[in-house]
Amino acid sequence: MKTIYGMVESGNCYKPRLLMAKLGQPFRHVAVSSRDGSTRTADYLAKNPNGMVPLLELEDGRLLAESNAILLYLAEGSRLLPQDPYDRGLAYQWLFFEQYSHEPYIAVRKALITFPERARDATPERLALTLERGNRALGVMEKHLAENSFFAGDAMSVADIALYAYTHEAGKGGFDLSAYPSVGAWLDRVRADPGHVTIDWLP
Ligand SMILES: N[C@@H](CCC(=O)N[C@@H](CS)C(=O)NCC(=O)O)C(=O)O
Repeated sequence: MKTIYGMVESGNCYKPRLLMAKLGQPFRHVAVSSRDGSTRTADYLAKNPNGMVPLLELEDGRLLAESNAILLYLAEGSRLLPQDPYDRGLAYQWLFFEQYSHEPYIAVRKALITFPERARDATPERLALTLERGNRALGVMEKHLAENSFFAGDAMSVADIALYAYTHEAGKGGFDLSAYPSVGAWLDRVRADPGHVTIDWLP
């Protein structure tokens, strides 16, 4: 059976759990966290020298890090990875967008505000920058979703899973999602897609 190492409250770790739930695939979840030091042990660093979660361990012991790489690997051959080359290119486009233009602001702002150990990093400048850049990312999503139901082609894909993970909790980072009605309608569509589970779900 596959194993996912992760933190329950992390959106990056929610992505592969949500995908596995949708695929109906069993897996083992091992809770590790930077907050209790368990991602800095020698055993964990031997598995992922970058010390981050999520981390996927295959049945034969091979390992795969980076949430969006894990999504692409696990979704192979399923309805959640577009077969059409252009639609697949769009999925890649939005996965890279999520990691470079969305997660560093929307996820980080939530962490700065809600994790006590991050409070000292929550300077006014950092909060202003993450607010501005996060709203810019939400604006890009709003523009796309005003004309499209999903991010890569006409159907739900890994791109929607990746962007859902932190967008649905953007309010906790101080973002006003009511300013983005098409994003709100898309969040409802993602929740309505078969096999949906919430961020606190574990196998
Ligand atoms: N690009 C990575 C980012 C992963 C990431 O930031 N993980 C955080 C939890 S959300 C983490 O492991 N933090 C622990 C640390 O930085 O020590 C991915 O998408 O998997």
